[in-house]
Amino acid sequence: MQESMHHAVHRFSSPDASAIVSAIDRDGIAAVENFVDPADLDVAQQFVRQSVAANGGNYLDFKGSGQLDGTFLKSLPSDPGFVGLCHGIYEKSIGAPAPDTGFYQVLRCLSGSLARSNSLNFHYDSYVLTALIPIIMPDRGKRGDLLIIPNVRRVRSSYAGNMIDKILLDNPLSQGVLRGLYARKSGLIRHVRLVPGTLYLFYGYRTIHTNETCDPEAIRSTALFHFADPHAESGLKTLLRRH
Ligand SMILES: O=C(O)CCC(=O)C(=O)O
Ligand SMILES: [Fe+2]
Repeated sequence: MQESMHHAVHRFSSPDASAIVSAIDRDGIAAVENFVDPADLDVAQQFVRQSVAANGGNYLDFKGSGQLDGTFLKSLPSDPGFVGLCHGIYEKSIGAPAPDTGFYQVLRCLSGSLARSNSLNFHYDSYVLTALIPIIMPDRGKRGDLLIIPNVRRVRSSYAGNMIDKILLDNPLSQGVLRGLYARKSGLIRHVRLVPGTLYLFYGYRTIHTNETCDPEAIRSTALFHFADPHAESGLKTLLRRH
């Protein structure tokens, strides 16, 4: 059952925004295989392994690209091909010009005793498009799949509407129901088996998603590039952020 779901992810070798949008609309996620040069992936993997080791084998994340010198993750957010692809996907799916903003970048390194608390937290992202590149996947224990319930909601017209969606999801009852569905291997939750170096694209804002946990002795590392906050201009959001 789960194997057939993996095959539902359409894999592209050369990215084309229209084809990717069709695949995301149909399957909830699209994949661009061999997106990262193997030598670049290798350097990023070493960076993650060293960072986790220096952190006592425990979870850490890097926000922004400030600490990622020497890895492809430093330059990717300004790479014209990558930026062009993300803008193209945004424009074809939303039907409006992509905002002139950068990415909200996070490199997550799941390992150690904190792996569990940083897993199975089902959520919507604050940004329309999520680009995800697995750097390292666990070599033992759980596979560390990405779990998705695709395109559950629309882009809300107001930040208040967005907040209500988030409150309805981010509470112990809803999380318990979703974790129960996951434990029972419900077909409602799709498993995406992640391959390091492949680029995955989905609508993080509209998709309920999370990651499987990983063995404390293993490492599960993903690079995330979040693009386009639909409520960036919201007065309510600005007010709540300030206080
Ligand atoms: O690490 C993953 O696979 C997903 C992480 C995620 O959804 C997020 O950081 O917003
Ligand atoms: Fe997310």
